[in-house]
Amino acid sequence: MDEVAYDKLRMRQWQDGRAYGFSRRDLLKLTAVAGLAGALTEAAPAAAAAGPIVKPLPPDKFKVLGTNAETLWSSLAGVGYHVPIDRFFVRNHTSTPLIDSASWSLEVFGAGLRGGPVSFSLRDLQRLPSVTRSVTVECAGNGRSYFTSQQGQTVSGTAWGLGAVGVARWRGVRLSTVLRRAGLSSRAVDVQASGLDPNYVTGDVDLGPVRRPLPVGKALDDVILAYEMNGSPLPPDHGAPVRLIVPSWIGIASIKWVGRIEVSDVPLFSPWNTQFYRFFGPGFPAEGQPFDRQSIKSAFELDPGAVFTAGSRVRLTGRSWSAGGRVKHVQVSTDGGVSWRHAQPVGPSVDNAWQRWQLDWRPTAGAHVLQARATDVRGNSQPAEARFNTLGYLFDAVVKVPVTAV
Ligand SMILES: Nc1nc2c(c(=O)[nH]1)N[C@H]1C(S)=C(S)[C@@H](COP(=O)(O)O)O[C@H]1N2
Ligand SMILES: [Mo]
Repeated sequence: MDEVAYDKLRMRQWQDGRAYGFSRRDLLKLTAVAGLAGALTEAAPAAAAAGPIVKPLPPDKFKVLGTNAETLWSSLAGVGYHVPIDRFFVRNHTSTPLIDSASWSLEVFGAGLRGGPVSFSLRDLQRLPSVTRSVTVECAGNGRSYFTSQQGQTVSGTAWGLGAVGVARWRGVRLSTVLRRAGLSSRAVDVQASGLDPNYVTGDVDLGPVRRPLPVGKALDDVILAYEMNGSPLPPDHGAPVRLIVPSWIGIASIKWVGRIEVSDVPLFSPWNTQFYRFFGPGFPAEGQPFDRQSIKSAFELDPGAVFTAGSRVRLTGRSWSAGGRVKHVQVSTDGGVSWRHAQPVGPSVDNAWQRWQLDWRPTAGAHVLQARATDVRGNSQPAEARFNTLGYLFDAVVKVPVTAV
């Protein structure tokens, strides 16, 4: 079934109360207690001082935002196709747990299996046939701050620039292999992984472990249970010992520190597909409009406010990516959108990953606005304005980057 049809069907199931896991009633109770504004805020709790991220976060590579850290795009200049672990963004609802991989096990359970629960150790997973893929992980809120700075709109959630995205080489076992080994039944409807990080508490309500259901069709298609990142064992901040990698879907689908996977024979719901990760706001249904897929974006490998030497040639570099398919071409404007030139592709354009590009430019002295606009093979292109939604998801508009030459 196509993803949009699936989302619509599930929305009706949820509205009808045919929900299990997190019902519409739960949400109403929650919003009554916490107040709607509180319940809809994805803001990070005040845990920053406790060190929610394990790896070093040097200021030339990261901008720390509460429990999260975004990659500075300037730190990707001159870096190869994959984002090294030392600069890959981290999005933590709470904090990175340190899990002993020797005693860790994955429990697969639920009414969508033919038999009882099945447990896998890390060694068990590593003995199964592996796949290695270059895949983008991107937060649905990436670019959120531009709703405010570029469109003058108020949104809630972590105020990311464009650095809540990265492509890495993930190695692991297909989720389909594990589900079949666990005795997947033809009754299976949804597959939901839960994280072993601390429960997410917001507005004084404990929402439980971070989790989000996948339709069984997607779970059997291209999802990986990854245990390696860029050739190294998965590091703690990125989900060690094992995480999901869900190509083309929003980052929250790629659950880190997976401990349990429920396979259900009825639709499953969690706060992460009901109160978060829906479009709310004017023109959307009161219940919110669900979505699963990431959008299309471009970024220059520099930070806003970069300074160049007037009259000298500079090589502008950047990357573009789309969940709709491979990037076909990228246009760049150095004059605030008056004229556009085709950027030159650098290296491969990979489905579910990105396209690097470059363009030479000789700036005159003064202020300039740089813009990059990608088009994918299905004809999706970046609009001038992103569609407003109160939680600030899927900002896909062309970003205006101020720079100067002196
Ligand atoms: N268990 C768990 N999984 C999680 C999260 C989390 O907080 N806990 N954050 C999600 C979100 S919102 C994103 S965008 C990605 C980020 O992956 P990264 O931190 O490896 O970049 O992980 C997802 N998986
Ligand atoms: Mo995210």
